[in-house]
Amino acid sequence: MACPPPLLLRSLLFLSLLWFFISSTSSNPIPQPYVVYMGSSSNGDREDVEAAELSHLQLLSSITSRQKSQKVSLLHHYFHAFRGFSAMLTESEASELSGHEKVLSVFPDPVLQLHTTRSWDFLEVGSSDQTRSQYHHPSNDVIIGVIDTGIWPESLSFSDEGVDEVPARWKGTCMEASDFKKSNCNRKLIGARYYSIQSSSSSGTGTGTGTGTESTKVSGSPRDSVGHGTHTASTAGGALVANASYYGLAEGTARGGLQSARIASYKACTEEGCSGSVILKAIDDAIRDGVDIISISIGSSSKFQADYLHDPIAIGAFHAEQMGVLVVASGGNDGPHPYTVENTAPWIFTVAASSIDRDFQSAVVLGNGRTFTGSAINFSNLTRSKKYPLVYAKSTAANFTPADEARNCLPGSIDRTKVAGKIVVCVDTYPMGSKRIKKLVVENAKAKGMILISENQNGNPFDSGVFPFTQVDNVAGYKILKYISSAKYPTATVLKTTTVSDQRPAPTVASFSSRGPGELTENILKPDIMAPGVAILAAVIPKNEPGTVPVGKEPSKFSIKSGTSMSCPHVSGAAAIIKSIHKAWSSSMIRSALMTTATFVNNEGKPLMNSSKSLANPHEIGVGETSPYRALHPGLVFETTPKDYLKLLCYLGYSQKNISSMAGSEFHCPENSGDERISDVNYPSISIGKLSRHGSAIVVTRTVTNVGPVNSTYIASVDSPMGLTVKVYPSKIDFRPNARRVSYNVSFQGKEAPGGYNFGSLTWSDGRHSVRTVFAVNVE
Ligand SMILES: *[C@@H]1O[C@H](CO)[C@@H](O)[C@H](O)[C@H]1NC(C)=O
Ligand SMILES: *[C@@H]1O[C@H](CO)[C@@H](O)[C@H](O)[C@H]1NC(C)=O
Ligand SMILES: *[C@@H]1O[C@H](CO)[C@@H](O)[C@H](O)[C@H]1NC(C)=O
Ligand SMILES: *[C@@H]1O[C@H](CO)[C@@H](O)[C@H](O)[C@H]1NC(C)=O
Ligand SMILES: *[C@@H]1O[C@H](CO)[C@@H](O)[C@H](O)[C@H]1NC(C)=O
Ligand SMILES: *[C@@H]1O[C@H](CO)[C@@H](O)[C@H](O)[C@H]1NC(C)=O
Ligand SMILES: CC(=O)N[C@H]1CO[C@H](CO)[C@@H](O)[C@@H]1O
Repeated sequence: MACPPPLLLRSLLFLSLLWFFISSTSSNPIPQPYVVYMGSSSNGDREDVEAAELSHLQLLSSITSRQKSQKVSLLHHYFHAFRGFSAMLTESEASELSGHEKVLSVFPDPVLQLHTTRSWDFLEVGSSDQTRSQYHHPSNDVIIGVIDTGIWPESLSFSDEGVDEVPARWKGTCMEASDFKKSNCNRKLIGARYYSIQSSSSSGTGTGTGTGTESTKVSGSPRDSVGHGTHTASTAGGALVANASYYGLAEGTARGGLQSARIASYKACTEEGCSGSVILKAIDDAIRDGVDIISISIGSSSKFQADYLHDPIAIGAFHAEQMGVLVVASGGNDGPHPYTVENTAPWIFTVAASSIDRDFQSAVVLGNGRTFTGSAINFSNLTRSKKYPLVYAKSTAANFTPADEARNCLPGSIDRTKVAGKIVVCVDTYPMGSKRIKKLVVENAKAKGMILISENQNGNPFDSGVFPFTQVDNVAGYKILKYISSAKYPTATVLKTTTVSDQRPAPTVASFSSRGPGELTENILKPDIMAPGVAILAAVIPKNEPGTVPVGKEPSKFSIKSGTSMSCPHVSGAAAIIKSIHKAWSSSMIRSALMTTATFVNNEGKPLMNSSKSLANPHEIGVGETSPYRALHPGLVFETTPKDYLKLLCYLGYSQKNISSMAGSEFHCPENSGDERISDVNYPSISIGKLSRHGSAIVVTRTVTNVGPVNSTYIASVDSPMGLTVKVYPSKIDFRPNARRVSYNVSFQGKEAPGGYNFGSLTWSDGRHSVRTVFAVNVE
């Protein structure tokens, strides 16, 4: 094996485990991985690895007397944009550290999950190709850092044909591994990093100073073995690939938002998940490497949301924002229940998922000639002319099995001899058993095919591989069951999937998309925006897994996936388009431009709807569906500064000392720092978590910056629900060369308003630009 180049050697050292002796007085003496967050790195790049390591060791050795000798291993050091480290600590060491004056927070290293399609597969269609094709900027140098499962560099989506030289400002690297060469990076894929997963090596050097180091072998590679990172990266910034399809489905040209965007891949996740300490390291590296945008389709859990100072994505994103890097993150797939949206820190651009106007349909043809359209992706080889016996799973129950389990096709509930060679009808009325499991149960019983009657995730076609499958709604299901009970010898067949375009209405909110309000504060509206996340075609690793590849075909290099994981990189790509044209814009200006110009009507010209055909509200869609081309000329933008975010932390009740430490300099909280003042932060939407019907009006202030023609006059118009009185002062703004930034007030009075959330919008217009801000006001 060739000698590793110095850069790699340095990385190996950097990632290596450091051992030293420290006593343990813990009741639970078994060390666990913890993250220790120490605030801003005011030194920036001047601090190097060795200095960081030394100071972290000093901090650790200061916390406790060393009587019993126990080794403590340091895993990762953060020192570019922020300070801190991860280490194996006992509970008592962690608690002792959390009281240290240099430390802001100490928390167990969390395991985060990819925001793809939970455990089962939704399948996805390509996204608004027509919009993307108009924007092509060959000499653009926007760099998108994708923190995910790595990259499959051979994909045509990462071809650098026609892309300019790597920007001179790029400081990143292309790490090598046995299956990943420097030459796997190019002018499109300009960087690839991976991280050591925490390992438990045992040998220490045991020197008297207690600070001996030992290099352990770092295993791993930037190469994606899951497919998720390849999919998200190609959606965000992939090259144009003609004739891409998933075995003929969703055929068309695959491309990222900005074809000339550069991609840097940071592999922080495996199939099992992503460790929070590694995500922090990846964000710290990405900021230093020089990315413009970080795309992160990962989250913790909507059920156990950590506060901003104990959440690795929120911490990393805060410092990214401080350094001018926009962080776009997925809002999660825990919908449709309220309070499920994740990654809700106000400095994160939070994305919900929508369907697009494409669907995948697979028909059921009954023996009596009737045909029903279902939703699925299948590679069925059945034909219309040959029918198979059709049975309702309820009547195929195994001995001693409740009929309800059998009709739901749960594992062990079906008698194989009664279903072999037949088409089986299952229902979805039981809280357990995903589509994937039901399909495996029926397939393993040697059935010929399966019809699932379910409204659950209808519109998110399930990929059943080569097994004939379709999902029909309750109305069609009722008719199929009626046919089974009335016909003497019921028969049916399930045909192969076809792509159906121009579906209406579209977009609609994906039912899995996590919903607001945010759990940590209701005074910022979340999610921010919606983008395509249902059945998205993008690059993957061609995998030859049994039952997924149709007979006679090569494994596909593209696949159809669903989730907010897929919607997030659409917004990252959209942000890259804005950045490519408006190079000097801050991340908050880019976010504002995308938010105030988002679409709130569907392809029928009606307001956006959710998947149960009700009007979609801002807790589902944020301000609406992203519309990158309109965002190039927003007219006015809301600038949110790092100082605004620091004030927001004051309003949330964090101590001035801790906030100063995050800021990297002395910061003074405003006198009146109540939680309700969060509504007043200069955000491109307005949310008021509590407006008392009996109290006085709540007034919020916003400041807009004119980025359009210098002499412009904007007039406000309000669309508010009955009973909620919304007044804007002033309602007319004249922008002049010496008045680019202007403030206005909006007052909300809820005397006559219905209880609960009231939604509406305020739009500034100069006749050419429309600057729409959405509001959500909870009247009590
Ligand atoms: C702020 O820092 C102190 C220690 O300096 C710590 O005790 C406290 O828990 C910190 N607050 C938060 C919200 O992390
Ligand atoms: C794409 O397919 C069309 C017809 O199916 C063919 O004419 C064209 O050459 C193909 N393009 C590429 C780049 O393969
Ligand atoms: C759609 O919106 C309606 C009205 O807000 C709500 O009752 C329903 O649960 C929503 N459906 C989904 C799937 O989110
Ligand atoms: C369909 O393909 C399967 C193998 O995947 C084969 O066993 C079966 O005979 C085929 N059916 C027809 C009707 O061709
Ligand atoms: C804007 O208006 C000012 C007067 O208020 C005028 O002097 C200036 O020429 C105008 N600029 C443009 C670009 O029209
Ligand atoms: C907005 O309201 C604040 C107090 O609530 C006031 O100080 C400020 O002058 C008002 N601004 C405008 C433009 O009316
Ligand atoms: C949508 C799709 O690709 N369907 C496939 C179903 O299976 C048949 C036979 O294998 C293929 O020809 C279809 O392409």
